[in-house]
Amino acid sequence: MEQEKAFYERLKSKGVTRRDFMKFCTALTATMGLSASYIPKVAEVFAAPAQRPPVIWLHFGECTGCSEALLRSMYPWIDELVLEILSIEYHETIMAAAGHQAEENLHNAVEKYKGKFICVVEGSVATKYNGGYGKVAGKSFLAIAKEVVPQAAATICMGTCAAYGGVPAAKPNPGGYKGVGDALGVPTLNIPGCPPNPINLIGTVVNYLLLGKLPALDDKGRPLFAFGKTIHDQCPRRAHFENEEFVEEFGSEEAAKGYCLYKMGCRGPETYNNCPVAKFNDGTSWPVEAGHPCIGCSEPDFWDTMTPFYEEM
Ligand code: FSX
Ligand code: SF4
Ligand code: F3S
Repeated sequence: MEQEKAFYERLKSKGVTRRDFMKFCTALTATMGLSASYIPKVAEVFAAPAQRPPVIWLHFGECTGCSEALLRSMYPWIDELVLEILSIEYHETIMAAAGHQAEENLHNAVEKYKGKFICVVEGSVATKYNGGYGKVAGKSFLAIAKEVVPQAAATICMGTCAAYGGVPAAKPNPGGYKGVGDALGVPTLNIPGCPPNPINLIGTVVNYLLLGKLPALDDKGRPLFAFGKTIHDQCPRRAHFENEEFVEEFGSEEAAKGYCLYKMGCRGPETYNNCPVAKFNDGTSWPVEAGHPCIGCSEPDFWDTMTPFYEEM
């Protein structure tokens, strides 16, 4: 009770009402595919966490858009919630330490939480030339990944790069970049998207804390609650697709009418993600709603298989 009270006080001091928070929990519960009866339990995971799993968060070949999506854009206070449920022991973007001290922190955290921590990875791993195409502090991503990932209780790949290689692995891929699972030959839980939707990471962690297990995955390691359906099957423009009402030019009358973007190169029919439902930035919008075709950013090798963008499939 005391813990909960202190939690709501902390939110209040950030200008977040209990109502805002419950609205977030309602959206999160729906995203996770749970019935509304779970909403109070989901709220409790944040307000009175029974455990806060230690997390080691690594960055390899990427643009850091994944961290940015999580820490800045959604709810302005989402980072606070993430910090309520996770004990972030190492995260290069948000930690104060630098240089040798940072290296030492990573080493100590792996030692201390061996077999217990969740490893979150952003970015892909260069595998050719002994990992020579990507290093931190003179050590290759490959060496760091080999040192840290096998010690984790579970590894979550945040973003298409960590999950499947993403942009760094685009052809001709001279450095031999691969997703973490591929590079190391280990199973990973994948939350793809370039960037991924932070709500899908939070849903995964809350699922683990609430139900004591990771969510069910598809054959590409993606949580089914988020990646079980195509964009096309959830798209509000679908009726226009069926009626063959297409946009053929940006800025046209058809575009203003919100017609289907298939002929502008939309990859929604072959892309599995929950963007139409989860949306981005506090449920503000998502690519197709903003008038842009889906480029398939959460699919493996999208940079090679979905291009040329803006051309009909
Ligand atoms: Fe990749 Fe993430 Fe795209 Fe960027 O960390 S999925 S390039 S949004 O930043 O890894
Ligand atoms: Fe499908 Fe894209 Fe058209 Fe939506 S805009 S109905 S996802 S093709
Ligand atoms: Fe990516 Fe398509 Fe969603 S481009 S953000 S999967 S609508």
